[in-house]
Amino acid sequence: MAAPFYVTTPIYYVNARPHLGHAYTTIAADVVRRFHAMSSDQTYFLTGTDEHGDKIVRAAKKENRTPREYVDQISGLFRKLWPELNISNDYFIRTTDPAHMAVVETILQRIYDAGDIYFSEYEGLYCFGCERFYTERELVDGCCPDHQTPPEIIKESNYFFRMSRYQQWLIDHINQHPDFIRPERYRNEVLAFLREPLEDLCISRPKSRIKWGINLPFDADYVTYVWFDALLNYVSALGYPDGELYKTYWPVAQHIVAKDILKPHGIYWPIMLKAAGIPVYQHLNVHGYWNVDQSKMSKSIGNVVEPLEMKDVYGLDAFRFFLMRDMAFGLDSNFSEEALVQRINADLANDLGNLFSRVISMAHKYFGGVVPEPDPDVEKEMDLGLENHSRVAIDAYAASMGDFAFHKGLAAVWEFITHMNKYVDVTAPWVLAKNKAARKQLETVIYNLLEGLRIISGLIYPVMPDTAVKVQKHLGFSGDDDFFKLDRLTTWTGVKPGVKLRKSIALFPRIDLEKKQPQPVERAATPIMDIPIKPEITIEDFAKIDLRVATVVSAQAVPRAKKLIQLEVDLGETRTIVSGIAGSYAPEDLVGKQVIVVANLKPAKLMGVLSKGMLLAATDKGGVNVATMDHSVTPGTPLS
Ligand code: ME8
Repeated sequence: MAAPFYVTTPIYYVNARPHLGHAYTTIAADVVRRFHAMSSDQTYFLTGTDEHGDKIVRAAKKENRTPREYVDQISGLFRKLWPELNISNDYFIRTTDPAHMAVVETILQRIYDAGDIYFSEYEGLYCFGCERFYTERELVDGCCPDHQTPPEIIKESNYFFRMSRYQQWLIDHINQHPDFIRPERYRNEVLAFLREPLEDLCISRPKSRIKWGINLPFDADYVTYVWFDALLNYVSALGYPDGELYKTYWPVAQHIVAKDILKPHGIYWPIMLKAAGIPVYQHLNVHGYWNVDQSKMSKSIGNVVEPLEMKDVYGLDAFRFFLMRDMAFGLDSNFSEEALVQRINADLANDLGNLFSRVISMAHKYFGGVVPEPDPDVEKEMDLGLENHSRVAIDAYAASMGDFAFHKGLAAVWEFITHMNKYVDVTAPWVLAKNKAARKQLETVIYNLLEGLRIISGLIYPVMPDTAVKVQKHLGFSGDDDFFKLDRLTTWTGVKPGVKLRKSIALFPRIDLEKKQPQPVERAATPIMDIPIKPEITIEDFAKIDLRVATVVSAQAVPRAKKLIQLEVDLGETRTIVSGIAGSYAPEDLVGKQVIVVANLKPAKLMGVLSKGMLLAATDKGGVNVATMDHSVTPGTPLS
């Protein structure tokens, strides 16, 4: 019987459009699901969107929409993006689904009845970006470490979940199941948290403050949302408590998250499950951050990378490969277009692409494009350990992919590709071809190389499904999923003699960054035509924005931030403004320029520098273009 395998991604907040970080986690889930399907497991893959909470209400308000209209639109962007990234989730859950909301109410009631939820007054420091209270100790320079903004003090009566009751149980569970949270560094981090007394979790908001949440079944004046709502998606999506999917898949649940939400998933969630009498998940797999210019991408910092752009420029499979190969699962990684191009040229164009075109071209040149018959007698002498290398690669690959170490799994495949390229050099088919007496050797060598290509195509399938199918079709197969089953790859006689091969193609053309204008990473998030005109506003709304003409007095690059420039501007008074325009301007180009500044924007810290205002600029494919005045204007003059 096929073993069940259930993988989930976080459900993403809909307060902004999807970015590279979301794409990474969801591609990782897709890769691991495809890998398990290759191993003949019965798989289920869940993703979705997290749609309640104040920050969603605020984002909707900013766009002059109702929360419902707003969440429908942004959730739609996520749903549309996944198939474009070749992500094949089985279900997409939304926390506004009535079935999900009903499950949340049922579980809340059960925990309340068991006495694990109580009512109390609380005052604390709340970060709206994270939707959680912070302790003084957790703040960095008085600010939220993730959003770099000061938290607000909030005092209200609320419902609390008695997490402290389950602290020792959780410590014991983690100690008894060493791979419950992996990689190990995150398990240790959770155990370190648990060395301090666990505070109870505030799980409600009064309706007087916010209505956009799920009703507390035991108090009509309150809603619950954020973690108590969001985490339960993992069971509600399976039809908890009676659904067949729930019975099959929940016992083998594996979550993938980044380290930002380690605490909710490593602490709140297992305790919630325990309190509700639901078995805990099997594994929590935690990855690091993709950084752009060394700072974590986030919607509020504004350096998000639009995944589709990279995919459109360099190809989807190359993009997926880069993400899986360059990030050691668990550690942070830096995203840059240069690194992506380097990876494509070295691993895909040189190693894999060259091998593929050499082998297919030789099969055409020497055998008219028909798979030759290997000779069992010369096989031993001509094998040179290739079959053995393929076995070693498959074993190392399977062990790593099952453990989410995608970078190691791919490295094992590339080791085999190196052996294949060496095999070509050592056997020198072009020399064998000149010698009639070596015909059998040539047939066997080319057969072995084609067989090696078949195995490689299977191993790259979870990460590069389109390329895998392309290679498979070149080898005379149909491209169906069965071809990629792991047990087929371990049999060294898959390619069929006599089968006609397709002509060679360049799988991954080399990219010359010199000739090709390097594309700045921070460009318009979508093609211009896709950006809808924002909802209508009144003249009073517009009058709230204080736009001023300012003269740039001095400018300098912000250390360790490739895209940021710190400007001192004169707008009647001198102000510091940090702007993400370094990709298109050198600091010295800006001095003396008259720019337009949003003068009453709430100050924000960018890479440690407090920016008091924002420069207006337009960003398109050509880069960033700062808005300026037609004629010289007295600094500080308002625009209307
Ligand atoms: O936290 N690098 O949603 P979210 C890598 N709704 N991954 C990143 C990333 C980065 N720079 N930025 C984001 C929420 N991610 C909650 C989750 S789950 C019950 C509720 C990915 O939209 C990564 O998977 O802020 C991270 O954990 C997630 O997006 C956070 O998404």
